[in-house]
Amino acid sequence: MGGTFDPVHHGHLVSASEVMESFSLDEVIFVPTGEQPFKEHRRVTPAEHRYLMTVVATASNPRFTVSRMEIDRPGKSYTIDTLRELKRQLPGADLFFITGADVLPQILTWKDADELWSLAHFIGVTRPGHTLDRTGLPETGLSLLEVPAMAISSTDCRARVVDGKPVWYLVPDGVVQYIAKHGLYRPETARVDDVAERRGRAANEGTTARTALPPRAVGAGQ
Ligand code: DND
Repeated sequence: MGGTFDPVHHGHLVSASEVMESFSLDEVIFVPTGEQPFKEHRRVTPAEHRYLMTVVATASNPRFTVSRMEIDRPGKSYTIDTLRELKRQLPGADLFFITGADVLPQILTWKDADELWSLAHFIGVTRPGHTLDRTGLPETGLSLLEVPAMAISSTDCRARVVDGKPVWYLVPDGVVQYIAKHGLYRPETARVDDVAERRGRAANEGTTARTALPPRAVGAGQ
């Protein structure tokens, strides 16, 4: 199951669990994106935080694992590269790609879309209020599964934190605590992450971080 997971929430986890049960899967590998190709214009939380939240969220399920494959791979995260890599790592395994049903039509625009269907069986989980338009989608290699309606979205979770509203029970308890500990999604502390990321990038590139970097600041209330 690939995702930006910014943050991971119970909609993702219930979907993974339902698909695992219905399709008798041995394991669900959560693959947080490094650079999601379609989210270039939105500021995404640094990959390491999204990865760790996903680890925290899945820790109690022995059949859930989290892969660093996309966040460690330089450049944009394309699903085709991930599926090819998984095929190499797990020869002989039947691969399934779990996605929200509303994302399925977009897959036609993904990199090497024609080949995607031959590498994995795609499972679109239905989200509340969604009806699927199958135009252009293949007849085989694709299944739909209705999961218990969960009107939870990462966008809404982030907005709730910005507004000072709770995200308890929308995301796992450990993720609530992780968000609070690191001050994620609060405008004032989000800047701390940006600065840290930019400092890291400047150091990696061997450049001085002199330019517009403010002194290290810690947001109030951490
Ligand atoms: P999102 O940013 O939509 O993930 O990315 C989904 C996947 O698409 C990632 O693996 C990307 O790398 C891949 N992608 C995107 C664009 C281009 C390409 C690949 C390419 O290769 O060219 P989110 O964290 O927002 O959501 C993760 C999944 O969970 C999604 O499939 C979403 O539809 C689903 N979801 C829910 N399912 C059930 N109930 C809910 C859900 N909320 C999100 N409440």
